[in-house]
Amino acid sequence: DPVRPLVIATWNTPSAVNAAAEVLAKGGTSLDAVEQGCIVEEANVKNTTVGKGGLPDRDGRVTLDACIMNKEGGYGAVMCVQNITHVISLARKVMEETPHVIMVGEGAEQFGYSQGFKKENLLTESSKKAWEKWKEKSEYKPIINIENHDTIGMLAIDENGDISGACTTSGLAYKMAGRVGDSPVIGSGLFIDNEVGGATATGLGEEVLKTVGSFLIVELMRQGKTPQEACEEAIKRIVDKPGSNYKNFQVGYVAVNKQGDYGAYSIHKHFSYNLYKDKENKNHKSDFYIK
Ligand code: SD4
Repeated sequence: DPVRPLVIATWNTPSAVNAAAEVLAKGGTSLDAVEQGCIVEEANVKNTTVGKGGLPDRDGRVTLDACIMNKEGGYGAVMCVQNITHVISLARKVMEETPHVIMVGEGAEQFGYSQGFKKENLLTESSKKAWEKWKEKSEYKPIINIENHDTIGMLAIDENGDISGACTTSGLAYKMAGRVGDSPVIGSGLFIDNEVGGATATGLGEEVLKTVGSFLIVELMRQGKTPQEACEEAIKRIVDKPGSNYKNFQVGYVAVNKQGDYGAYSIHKHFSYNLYKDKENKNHKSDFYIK
């Protein structure tokens, strides 16, 4: 029998997965579950890679990226949005309330206010301090970092067996102004095909984008690979590129299929994921490439 309901999310995100599981336990949809789950991390100021409290770009601006996909293959995304904490809900509004799928920057922000979203300062004192310290030695260069990732990508299967997904981030710490990563881009940070399964990513977005990682994983599952095999293949595509610099950056994927089989794989160790199934929510270490 297929395993349902089920939630899987990147990193050590027990509270977010709990929030999603609660929605599903009440018979809610996978779409509501992933939105409610991501909201928890967006509000969590201790998570410096998502929402409020996210580390800023190199000019001190917190800019958020998010996207969501539903069981019909619908997609909504916002990119480089300032002053709004719950960009996952804003992405859902783009999907449901506009004829478009992607909105960026000022336009996305204004659309948010028209939908009742609050204007907030997302730069906390501690993120501001971290940025000021970074500036002392940075030479104003974005630095590629293996460890500093906590983006939440979440996939859920509801009681009906329908799959949705969401991904939300403040992107790479101290990125160049205007930089957008994989997280809000369909097929890269997230992909859902309700006939097959879903996948989501974390890590150095540029590398995920160049290999269209999440779409690749879902398509490999469509062709018969397990979620685990598909995640491993997507990481190998990055590692095997001529001249790949993979020793110096992290990428991690999680995936589920329609049966509720799941998988996870990363380049470096220390990637983990939270999994809710059979009424239990636990953090698991992911397998990884560089042993
Ligand atoms: C990005 N993939 O913007 C994101 C960063 C990330 O945890 O995953 N951080 O490239």
